[in-house]
Amino acid sequence: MERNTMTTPLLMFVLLTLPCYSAHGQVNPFGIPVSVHAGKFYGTSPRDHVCGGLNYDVLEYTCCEGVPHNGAGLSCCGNRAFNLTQASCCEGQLTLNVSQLVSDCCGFRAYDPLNQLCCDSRILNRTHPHAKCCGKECYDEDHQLCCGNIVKGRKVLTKMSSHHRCCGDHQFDQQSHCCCSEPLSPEPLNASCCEPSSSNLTEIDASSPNCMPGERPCGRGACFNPTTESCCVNTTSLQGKRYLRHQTCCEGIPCPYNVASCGSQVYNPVINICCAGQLSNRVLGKNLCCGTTPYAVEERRVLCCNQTLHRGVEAGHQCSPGGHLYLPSREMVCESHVHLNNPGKHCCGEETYNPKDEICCNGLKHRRLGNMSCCGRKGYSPSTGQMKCCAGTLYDLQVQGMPTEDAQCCGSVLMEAGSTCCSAPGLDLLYPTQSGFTCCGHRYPNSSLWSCCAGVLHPRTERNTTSKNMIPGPRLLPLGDLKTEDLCYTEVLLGTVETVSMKMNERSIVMLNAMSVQASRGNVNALPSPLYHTLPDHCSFPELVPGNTYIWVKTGFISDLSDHSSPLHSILSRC
Ligand SMILES: *[C@@H]1O[C@H](CO)[C@@H](O)[C@H](O)[C@H]1NC(C)=O
Ligand SMILES: *[C@@H]1O[C@H](CO)[C@@H](O)[C@H](O)[C@H]1NC(C)=O
Ligand SMILES: *[C@@H]1O[C@H](CO)[C@@H](O)[C@H](O)[C@H]1NC(C)=O
Ligand SMILES: *[C@@H]1O[C@H](CO)[C@@H](O)[C@H](O)[C@H]1NC(C)=O
Ligand SMILES: *[C@@H]1O[C@H](CO)[C@@H](O)[C@H](O)[C@H]1NC(C)=O
Ligand SMILES: *[C@@H]1O[C@H](CO)[C@@H](O)[C@H](O)[C@H]1NC(C)=O
Ligand SMILES: *[C@@H]1O[C@H](CO)[C@@H](O)[C@H](O)[C@H]1NC(C)=O
Ligand SMILES: *[C@@H]1O[C@H](CO)[C@@H](O)[C@H](O)[C@H]1NC(C)=O
Ligand SMILES: *[C@@H]1O[C@H](CO)[C@@H](O)[C@H](O)[C@H]1NC(C)=O
Ligand SMILES: CC(=O)N[C@H]1CO[C@H](CO)[C@@H](O)[C@@H]1O
Repeated sequence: MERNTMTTPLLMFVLLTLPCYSAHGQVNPFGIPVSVHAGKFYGTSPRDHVCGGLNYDVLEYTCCEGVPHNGAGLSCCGNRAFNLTQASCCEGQLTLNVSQLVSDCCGFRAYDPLNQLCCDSRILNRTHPHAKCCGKECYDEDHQLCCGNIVKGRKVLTKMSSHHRCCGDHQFDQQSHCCCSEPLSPEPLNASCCEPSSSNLTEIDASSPNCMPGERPCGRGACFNPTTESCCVNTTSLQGKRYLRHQTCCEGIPCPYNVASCGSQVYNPVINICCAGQLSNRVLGKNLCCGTTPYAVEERRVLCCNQTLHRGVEAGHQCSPGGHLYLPSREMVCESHVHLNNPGKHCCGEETYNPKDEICCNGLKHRRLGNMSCCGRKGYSPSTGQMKCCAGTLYDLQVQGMPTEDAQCCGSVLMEAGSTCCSAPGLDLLYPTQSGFTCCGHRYPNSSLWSCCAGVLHPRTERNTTSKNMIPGPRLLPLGDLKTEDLCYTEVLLGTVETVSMKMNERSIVMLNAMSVQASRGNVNALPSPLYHTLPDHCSFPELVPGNTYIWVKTGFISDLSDHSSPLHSILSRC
């Protein structure tokens, strides 16, 4: 997704990079591997509702070092707030337009380690996927060596062979020489300094305590066989005793009765009843729990709502889905508020509204004007083309000075000129557009360094001129950005991916509930389910997530409709 029309000023983009790209595998709220540095910036706002000595609303503001900022859940960089999908924080300084999720720090500047290197606090453009730093320079490990030391300075040498290694400022062939110290110099292998140094001591195994093989210690001074015996340990004396068969221990000895456990206590179910971790005396017939209170199903005028037992309840009362006791003939419950019944009214959040002349968007009601739809919590008229809804955030295109047909979304952000949107399932990131760079999932690599297969990066190790450019395959776009002529006037395929597998260079897909749709003609045809579908070039297609529902447009676009409660309705209402 690239936009090149110049309608808004291009702001600063700071070029960035660091040693090596290796920040994989971190668990994070985004579900995909992101930079290890991002972790420190998740939800950093204090939870105590106090910011700089004043109370604040955590649902509206973020507090950074005592300074409140508009917007909830932002990250802090010093006393400034930022969104970690749009900027990075290094040593308290912000770098804009580089997401913290993919960046590393080079001193106080952030950089993208995929395309850049940080050598001795300098950001260099990466010239090779495996490039590393050699002092202030970068070198390519496959073909070069970085010799010398920090004190005397480092230098880059072209490897004479793959067996060459550094020895001081020089290189040597480790098949014929070794590197001797004092002075550092390569010597032939038969030289005395090449002999291996002091031999290695074998560690003496710490032998296990004096239990027989197969036995385990039981408290102090005893052993037991865990497959046939039990061990009870006196909690005061720590003396252990072995008992035959499986036994539950009560205070260091086998329990005298059939025990059950209630929270951390053991109890006799003949005498007690356990409700939500609390013991009560057992009363015949009371065999249900309402929270911590036992009660009987036949008890009169008793109702258990939300684990609270209400007694003396008048006939006709019910529990609302939220756990409130109410009288359906007279009242309605909207979330946690009980309202008097008003014919024709429905709930909107905690309030009631009249769907005839109001619209309820995500719990907020608005006066209905013409054919309105919801965008997040706001209402708007899509048909005027003046507003654009990006994943629940509404933009006024007139205010942005942008023609309707140019408006494209990157997740919840309206894209500006000169930016590129790279998407992985669940994460959309904006990058300043650079020529020779192509999206790979949510990353934006230099295509002469990295190739991309189905959203996975591969270093281009050999200087391979024939495959310099990635063949751009179909792109994942939000449904709202598909062109009407493609979406409505051609036959599109709609279906849920069940499984994906590889077949040579092809990707084969098993789809469920597949349909072919040509909206302009009102044609919707159910296809066999499961449907077997083959994509010609695996690598050029974006990653497809099993369980997600996609629409495939013949002109080469794909859209993930999993967030749409009725994908077919979403398509038809665009046409
Ligand atoms: C950060 O920006 C993204 C869009 O780029 C948005 O979806 C997300 O909600 C924002 N996060 C916060 C905490 O505001
Ligand atoms: C890196 O590449 C960019 C774009 O080609 C260029 O503007 C910049 O000067 C380069 N930086 C360095 C340190 O070479
Ligand atoms: C992209 O990679 C190539 C190949 O190493 C390099 O020559 C070029 O400078 C890089 N471009 C940028 C902007 O870093
Ligand atoms: C090491 O081997 C070379 C050739 O095999 C020989 O000329 C040289 O004398 C040997 N040096 C020592 C110290 O044994
Ligand atoms: C001993 O041997 C182990 C493994 O062979 C090696 O990792 C270790 O460095 C050696 N220790 C010494 C002092 O040579
Ligand atoms: C546990 O040990 C203490 C101290 O030796 C002793 O008084 C107590 O009787 C022991 N309890 C059992 C159940 O044997
Ligand atoms: C239901 O119980 C939970 C836990 O006790 C409580 O937080 C919540 O407010 C209750 N809901 C209602 C509607 O009473
Ligand atoms: C609302 O939508 C209907 C059906 O598409 C259309 O006939 C009608 O003219 C629209 N009304 C307004 C006010 O846009
Ligand atoms: C170079 O790229 C072409 C086309 O992708 C490929 O067939 C070939 O195997 C590559 N050569 C090397 C040495 O990687
Ligand atoms: C090209 C681009 O995306 N530039 C953006 C950099 O960040 C600033 C501030 O967030 C935006 O205003 C620019 O549009």
